[in-house]
Amino acid sequence: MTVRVEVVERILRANDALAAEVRALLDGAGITAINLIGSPGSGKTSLLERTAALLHPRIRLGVIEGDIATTRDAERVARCGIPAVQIETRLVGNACHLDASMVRAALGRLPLAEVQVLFIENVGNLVCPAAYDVGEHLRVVVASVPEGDDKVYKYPSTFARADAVVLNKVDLVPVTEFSLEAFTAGLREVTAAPLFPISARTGEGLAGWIAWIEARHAGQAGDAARSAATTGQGPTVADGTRTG
Ligand SMILES: Nc1nc2c(ncn2[C@@H]2O[C@H](COP(=O)(O)OP(=O)(O)OP(=O)(O)O)[C@@H](O)[C@H]2O)c(=O)[nH]1
Ligand SMILES: [Mg+2]
Repeated sequence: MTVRVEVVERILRANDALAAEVRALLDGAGITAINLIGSPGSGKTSLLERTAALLHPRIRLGVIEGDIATTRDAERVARCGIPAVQIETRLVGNACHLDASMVRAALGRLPLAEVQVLFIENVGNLVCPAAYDVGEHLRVVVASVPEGDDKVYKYPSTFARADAVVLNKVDLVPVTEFSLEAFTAGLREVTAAPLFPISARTGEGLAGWIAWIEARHAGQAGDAARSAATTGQGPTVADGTRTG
């Protein structure tokens, strides 16, 4: 037992070190990275399609898609005019989550100089992705109405680590037993992070989500500029070339 725990801790420590490298690389390129975590089918890709239509290219988006198999989600996002790369984890041991090494490799396939906000859509799973820092600046959990209003109570640590929570498919509230009050009460037991009840189908509620991304990206860009001024270094892109 002890051996197993030590091995897991070593894996997570190695991942954390790589994640810090990824974050430094993204900071240098002036990119804000947002890790999207949620159950299969909660609407992560649908949210990205809506977000692309409302935000790109005013803020230039890029996407890393994580799935066990297929390039379907990267193709959906690419059809919105967004640079997108797919990680298929069946090619790297069928992992049920993304890790920092996968994201670092995927960054080399993206035109980073054209990206301001990078979304990393994790493998559909409400449990395992929460344990892995992939080098993101912000973490967003995408839950959805058909999953039920008890999800925060049952998976508290995933929600506790979120910087924001999107509750998707609110168009289905009238045909389910879902209670927004019960969901919100559970969420407030573990975090004060903002909650965006939205429908990626109808577009309801998206204005607040878009404003949050814009504000957080502006804050992140300000932090990176201040840090560059302190160190006397301009931002750099993936190959280490200075851009400013
Ligand atoms: N009613 C309703 N359906 C939605 C909404 N958003 C997404 N869907 C549907 O939910 C299903 C799953 O949506 P996706 O966006 O593929 O979900 P995902 O989280 O990316 O799924 P994985 O990548 O497989 O984990 C699709 O059939 C969507 O059309 C919504 O707001 N309302
Ligand atoms: Mg998806």
